[in-house]
Amino acid sequence: MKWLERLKQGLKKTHDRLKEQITSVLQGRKLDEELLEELEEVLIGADLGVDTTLEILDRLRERARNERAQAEDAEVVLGWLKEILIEILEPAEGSLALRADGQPTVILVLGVNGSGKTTSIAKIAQRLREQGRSVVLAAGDTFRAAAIEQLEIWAERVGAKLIKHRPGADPGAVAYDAVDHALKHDQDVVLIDTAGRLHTKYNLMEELKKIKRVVEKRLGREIDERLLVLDATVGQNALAQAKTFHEAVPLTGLVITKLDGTAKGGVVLPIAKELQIPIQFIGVGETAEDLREFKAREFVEALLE
Ligand SMILES: Nc1nc2c(ncn2[C@@H]2O[C@H](COP(=O)(O)OP(=O)(O)O)[C@@H](O)[C@H]2O)c(=O)[nH]1
Ligand SMILES: [Mg+2]
Repeated sequence: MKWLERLKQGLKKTHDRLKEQITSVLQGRKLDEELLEELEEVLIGADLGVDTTLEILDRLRERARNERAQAEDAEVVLGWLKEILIEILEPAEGSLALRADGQPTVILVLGVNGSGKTTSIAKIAQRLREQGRSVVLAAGDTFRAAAIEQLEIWAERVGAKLIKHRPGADPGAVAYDAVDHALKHDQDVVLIDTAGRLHTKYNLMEELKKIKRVVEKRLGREIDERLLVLDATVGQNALAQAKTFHEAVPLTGLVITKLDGTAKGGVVLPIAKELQIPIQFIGVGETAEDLREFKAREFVEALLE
């Protein structure tokens, strides 16, 4: 199946709810304050958040003022809405920048338990391997023995080097060894897995900061990418999660997973608008083909087709 088909199928739950409700609000009516109020309810109910929804309504109001004659045509108004969503999402388009100076690109992957860190790492590693790049995986989630085993299976499957220590070991040391290995053996990319849960949130954030410090000391520069994996099924909570992680480790990108498992896919809009952190990948399923770079236009087309 082609990516656009996968994306459409993945976003189906969000699409069905959003498209149906928007269509029923717009049908046979002109764009006035009463309609905007109903639309507000729909958008907030679809996890777009209050701020983003109000911004969308403002922009619609402006379009209606400028192009009054058109404001009675539901198709035209839907077209405006699509364009506005694309305008909000486009600045958030990001992509993984691999280094071109012969140094390994180091990617630290963060996120709460179950958000999809390890499988996203596996998917990214698989794509990189298909492009002929060498990959080192660091089993930095030492909190659970099963997490190390899970990454080990993926490393074998995609043909990546795994660097691991014992369960309970210091994750900073694992990450250090992985980067050290990559530097000594001319490896292209290092992906560092981390724990998403420790005894307390404070411990977790301190541990993540320490991993960053230790790795950067060995590298002699900043870690290239600090990616946060967000599970779309948590809806608005994703924003609070992102803020907490961003304070501990300044993020360079987001991965939004499990868009296929939820009708809350609208949350991508407030994530793009409020966080101002590039969305590098979105995930719409469990296979490697289900994780791709985020593109605003195709996302909106799939969402409101
Ligand atoms: N449906 C769906 N499941 C996903 C997606 N991404 C990850 N998962 C599943 O979410 C579960 C937790 O993923 P995992 O990578 O172990 O999370 P971690 O705890 O953050 O490392 C696994 O069963 C994954 O297969 C996605 O985009 N769609
Ligand atoms: Mg994991």
